[in-house]
Amino acid sequence: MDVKQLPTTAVLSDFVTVCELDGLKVVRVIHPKATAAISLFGAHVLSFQPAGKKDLIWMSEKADFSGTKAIRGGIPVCWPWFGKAAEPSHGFARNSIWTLNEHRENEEGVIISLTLEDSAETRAIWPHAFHAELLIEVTDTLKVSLVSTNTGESDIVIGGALHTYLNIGDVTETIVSELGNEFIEAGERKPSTGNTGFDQEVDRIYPHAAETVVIEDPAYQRRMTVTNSGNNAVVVWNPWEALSISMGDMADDSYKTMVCVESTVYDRSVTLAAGEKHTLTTLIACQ
Ligand code: TA6
Repeated sequence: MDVKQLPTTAVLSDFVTVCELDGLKVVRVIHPKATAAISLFGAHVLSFQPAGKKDLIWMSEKADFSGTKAIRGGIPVCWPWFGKAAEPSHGFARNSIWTLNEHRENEEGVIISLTLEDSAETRAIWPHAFHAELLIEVTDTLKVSLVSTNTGESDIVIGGALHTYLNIGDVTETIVSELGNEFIEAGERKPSTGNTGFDQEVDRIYPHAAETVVIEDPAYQRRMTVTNSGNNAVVVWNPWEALSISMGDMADDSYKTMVCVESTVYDRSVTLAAGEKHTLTTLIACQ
């Protein structure tokens, strides 16, 4: 995505502007270290391009930016649960309008803070008081931190994921490694060699992945790393051909240039007592 082309609606600082993408308001960072774009709908990172490099983040050429459905690509914020633990799938955060809370910058980069709090709409889906903050740190790496706070009086139980779609040259040549000795696929636990290539659909939960997962992308002659904390698993997903064809917001062959590597709390295993916080992070770098 060429974020520099989006029409500007407000200038917030030397490096931060607000711009428009179809119906969406987008916070854009153009800094000597990197460019990035974050939609207020979903607090969704759309693009992160370190200076002199191709975008590290994949965005579907058929993504829907109308604000009526989750965006295909980028970094969807799945919260307060991952997957089909409840309805809607992957929670409501990725379909909610977040507030731009703060932006700070220096010569190393820019930090954007977006927030979401409970409302009549969220309580109709999930009857709890909360404060969520997404911190997006744009330097020559991208760090995304989701801080969940229980602002109610009784315990809440949460899961979630920073569901990153990575931009790669050719999935058939890509290897993801440091994934640990076991994965869960369709509810079944299976032994793992700790790495995976791709020649069919992959949709796996790796509960023993290392803190830093490595993605080798020979077609783009680069290696990316994804370093996570606050998670209890890394999810690796590529939909392959049949599923891509069935999805209206993916081109039929676009599965070839993406892989999701997700910092995940997959089973709603985090309990927060009144006033407690939990932080889920992912840090994406490219050598
Ligand atoms: O993280 C993997 C996954 O849960 C897959 O099962 C998959 O279908 C996907 O996320 C995408 O979900 P979505 O709701 O965005 O279509």
